[in-house]
Formats: sequence, C-alpha cells, structure tokens
Amino acid sequence: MKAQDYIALERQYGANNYHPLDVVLTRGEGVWVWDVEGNKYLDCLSAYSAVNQGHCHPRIAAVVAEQARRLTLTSRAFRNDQLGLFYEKLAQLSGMPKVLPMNSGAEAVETALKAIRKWAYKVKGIPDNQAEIIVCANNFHGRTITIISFSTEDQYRDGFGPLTPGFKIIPFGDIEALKQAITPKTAAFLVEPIQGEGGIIVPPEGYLKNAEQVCREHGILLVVDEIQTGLGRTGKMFAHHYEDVHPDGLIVGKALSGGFYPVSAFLATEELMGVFKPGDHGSTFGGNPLAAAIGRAALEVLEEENLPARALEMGKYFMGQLQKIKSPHVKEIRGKGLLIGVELKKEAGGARRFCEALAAEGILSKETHEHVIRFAPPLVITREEIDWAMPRIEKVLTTL
Ligand code: IF1
Repeated sequence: MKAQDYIALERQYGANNYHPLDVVLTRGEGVWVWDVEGNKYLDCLSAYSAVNQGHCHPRIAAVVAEQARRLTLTSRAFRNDQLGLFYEKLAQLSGMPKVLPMNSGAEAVETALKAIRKWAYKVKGIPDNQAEIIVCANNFHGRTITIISFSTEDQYRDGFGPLTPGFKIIPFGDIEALKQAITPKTAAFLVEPIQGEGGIIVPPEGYLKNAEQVCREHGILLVVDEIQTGLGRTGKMFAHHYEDVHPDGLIVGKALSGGFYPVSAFLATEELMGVFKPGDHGSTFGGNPLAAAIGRAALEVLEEENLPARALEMGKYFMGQLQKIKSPHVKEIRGKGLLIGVELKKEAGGARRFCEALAAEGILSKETHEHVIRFAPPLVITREEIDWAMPRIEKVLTTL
C-alpha cells in the first residue's frame, strides 16, 4: 500500500478530529521515524513528550515483550508483583509519598480534581459542592468535559455544554491575580510549570515558588500538572524542581511509559491522598502489571541514561543554534531544556506551513497556537543529530 491508500482508509473510516500532516509513519528508532515510502524524519515532537526516551527504546521494548507473555491485567480486585515496585521508583524520583495509577493524562487530572474536592469538604471544611479550583488562562489539562470546562480555548469547549462549575481562571504567571482569586471556598491552584499547548509559555523566574508560598499562606493545595514538562523534558526530572517547590499534588503521564502504553499517575502527600477510601475511585486498567512494569523500565531509562541532564545540555545547544539563525519570521525563541518554542510574527502566515516545509526537509514538528513551532525531540538526541537538523531548520526559517 502507498501513503495515499492509508490516508484514504483513515479519511473513509476515521473521525475528523485531527488535521495531521500527511506523513504515514511505519517505524521509529531513537529520534528517527520512517514513513511507508522509506523517507526518514527527525521527530521533533516526541508524541508531545511521550517518547522522551526515544522511539521503541530497546530496554523498555524488552520489558513489554517479557511482561506481555507473563501477566498483563488482573484488575485491582487482586494484587500483582509489579505495582509496588513501580510505586517505589516513582515515589523516589518524584519525592511524593503516595501514588494513584491511571492510564491517560486526563484521567490522572480528573483523579487530582476529585482528590482536591474531597479534601476541600472532608479536611478543609468548605461547604459541600462549593469548592473552587483556580486554573490559568491558556491551560491544557486534557479533553474530558470537566477539564475543558476550565479551558480558555473556545474550540475545546464549543458544543460540549453544560460545563462543570467550580473553576476560576487567572492569567498565567501573575501572582497578584492568584492572591486576588482566593476566597474561603478556594481548595486548590492547578497549574502547568510551563504551558505547553498554550504556546511554550515560560512564567517569570520564581513564579511557581511564589505560588507555593501563597498557597501555604492561604491553606490551599498546590497541584502541578507535569504530564508534558515532567520526566526530564525541561532539563530536570520535574520542572518544579528548578524552584525547589514541594506541591501537594503532582500529575504525570506521557513519557511515564516511554510511549509504549498509556500510563499516568496522580501523586500526592499522605494528607491529600488520604481522602480516598476503598471504592471511592478506580479504573479497570489503572495500575495493571504490564503498565507498572513498563512504567518502572521507562523511569529506570531516564535515570540510567541521565536524560534530564542531557535535555539540559542538548536544549541549551539546540536553543543556541536556533538563536544564530537570522530569520525575518521569528519573533521569539523560548523554552526550557528540550521543550522549545519558536514564535513567528503574525505576518509569517502561521506556523503550519513552516511545519509542512520542515517535514519536506525531513523534520517532524507541530505548530501550537497557530504561530509557534514546537521543537521537542526525544531527550536522547545527540549534538550530531542537532547539527544535521539545524541547516534544514535554517533553510525553512530563512527561505519561506
Ligand atoms: C491532544 C495538546 C500537548 C497535557 C497536559 C494533560 C494532558 C496533556 C499538560 C492530557 C495532553 C496532549 C493531548 C493531545 C495533544 C497533546 C497536547 F496539544 F493537546 F495540548 F501536549 F500540548 N496535561 N496533551 O499536555 O493527557 O489525556 O492526552 O494523555 O489532545 O491532541 P492525555
């Protein structure tokens, strides 16, 4: 079959809920992926930071193969020999004492929202059904109806009402706005350390630390969504480690499985996680032995290959090389570690056509919020691979 044949099948049978580049991929290895016509691409999206360890990492693939032949799913009605070991590794790396395993990122965010509300009523004593959660404009936390209820992206909300109440929206990066938004009914502040989908928005230095202090002063929870920024992407194991922040709740996903399987988790303090009693919450696949084995291997690869430090070093190099490019279209280059955004001027006509031109040069990237090209390659990228990409990126940014 040719690429067009695969595309025709997707067009005939698939929902039209994405507008992908017409690249039909068939193989991945490290930072490279190949399409069905044998063309090779450098992946600068990493499935939105789910393949930080590189495509098809052999160490994780071996664990998948082995565990898949032994035990994949038992439900949480019984215990298994993988879950506790996964919890231990995740708790050690995150510094968070308690883990509730889920599957997709949105499910872990929903779990966090339930824990926050339950804590509000059972611990803080906020009147039932009146808890407020503060979030930031331009947030992205997933696609469920409750989560899009507090999105500021009209398209994510349009046609999905009635929406879930109980959320307050403040500008990202603004500590005064956080202070102003707090009322006696406020339960928590839910925030991304860097807004990914928002356009790789990096807040002012010290923002997260200041937010933590405000939350402590007002007796509200700080819950950090590191589904995209976590697990090495920004140059530390977690982005909140840059400011030595100790959140009450932490949400992880994506690279928690190295891209092999949906694995996510809500991590929390004993007090916050303590609100869940047997039967309060759960999931058929959450915490299954295959997911747990994969998750532990994915975390071990991050550690053994020192990928957070690599992301820091390679991110500085990647950003530095980008900044040398003299392009009439570039407005700003920003990011942290290997989470990099190139914001184009409005007159450049939108980032999509630059991503299409990059694909023609063998580089896969994705626009975010229309004018930003996101560069987020797997953290295993080498200096040589960046040097391979840079002339191609320069060609697109200077000749389009
Ligand atoms: C899509 C965006 C990125 C996330 C953060 C929770 C979730 C995500 C910070 C939910 C997921 C994914 C979703 C995917 C594209 C991608 C994305 F463009 F949608 F916003 F990365 F920026 N918190 N982000 O980034 O996790 O349920 O998807 O496992 O929906 O198209 P999920």
